[in-house]
Amino acid sequence: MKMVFRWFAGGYDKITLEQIRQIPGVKGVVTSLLDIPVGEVWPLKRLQALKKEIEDYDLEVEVIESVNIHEDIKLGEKTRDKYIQAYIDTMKNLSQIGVKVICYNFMPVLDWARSDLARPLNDGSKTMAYKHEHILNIDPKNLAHQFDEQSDGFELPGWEPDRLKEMSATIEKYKDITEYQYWKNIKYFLDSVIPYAEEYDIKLAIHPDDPPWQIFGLPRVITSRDNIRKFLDLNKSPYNGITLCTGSLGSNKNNDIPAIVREFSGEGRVHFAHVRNLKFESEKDFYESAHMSQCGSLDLFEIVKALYDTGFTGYIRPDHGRMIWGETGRPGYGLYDRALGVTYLNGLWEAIDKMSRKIKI
Ligand code: CS2
Ligand code: MN
Repeated sequence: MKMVFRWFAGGYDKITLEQIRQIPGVKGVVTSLLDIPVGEVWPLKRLQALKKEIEDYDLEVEVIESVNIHEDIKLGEKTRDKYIQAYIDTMKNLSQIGVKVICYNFMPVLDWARSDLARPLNDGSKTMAYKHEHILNIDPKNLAHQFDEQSDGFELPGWEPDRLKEMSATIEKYKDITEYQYWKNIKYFLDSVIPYAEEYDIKLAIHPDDPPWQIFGLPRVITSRDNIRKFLDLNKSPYNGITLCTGSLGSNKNNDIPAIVREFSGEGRVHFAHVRNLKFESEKDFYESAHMSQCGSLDLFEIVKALYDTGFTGYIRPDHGRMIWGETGRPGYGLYDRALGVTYLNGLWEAIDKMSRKIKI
């Protein structure tokens, strides 16, 4: 595995590359060009400058999160081919700076959803939380507004302004899309881009839907073991893979994360892992806890062991962290708690590695 850390380039992050390079064991950053509107080609010149900026700090840039998918592709509109071509052109440019994995998602209109971006916990830290009841009763527009107020002035990944501009109108368009049609639209996208992914040697890694169930009446399909299997079968190229996000999939109690890791990482279809924990408060309510197993409901030892045992050689990053030690910034993406997450994951990996070598001897 290779440990990486999410960093928002182009002045969109308070955290610096200098700080990131000081986290033990971090080899590179996961980033994107946030200012390029979805559907446009990412210019090679910009990417070359980005690579240089990052490499100046001895960090690599081999993973991009996310190159977002234009709604016309998700909706299967006639104009989709133009946006698919732009996606392919972006992939080509990314391959020229040495990018190996693109993380993206196929969630309609919105990305992840939470009811609270700064829930105070007993220890004085703040974290993101999800209350199903709240999401059921809120208009997505109001949720966007609420996020805006709680996000400390930072643009949230997945809630970018260009996504929100025509939110109501776009949600309306999904009324006519059945889940069957949605799967067909995913397949159309995959079959168009995967041959180029192979040519450019870039692995595509879809991020699961978060939370992994329907919200606002929109189709959500990357939600479970069975649906991941269905997704991977749509296009069997090893370049068509997943980002295994433990927190997203793990918020459905029926998802057995270590088993999912063993199955798909064992087949070499997990290209990127987001490893974080969450604590259930009821069936569908949870908050994002510190990474350690004892702090949350997921067993991170079992998850990391499953990655290790299946010979995982992809990229791994801690996912969202709490705000601790008085830190302020983009919810979920502070420095300190995520850095603790890196150290914990590296510790688990080293222990598992050394133990299994000893057992073999
Ligand atoms: C989130 C997402 O869970 C996460 O990592 O922050 O915004 C994620 O980056 C996207 O869904 C990936 O496309
Ligand atoms: Mn994730």
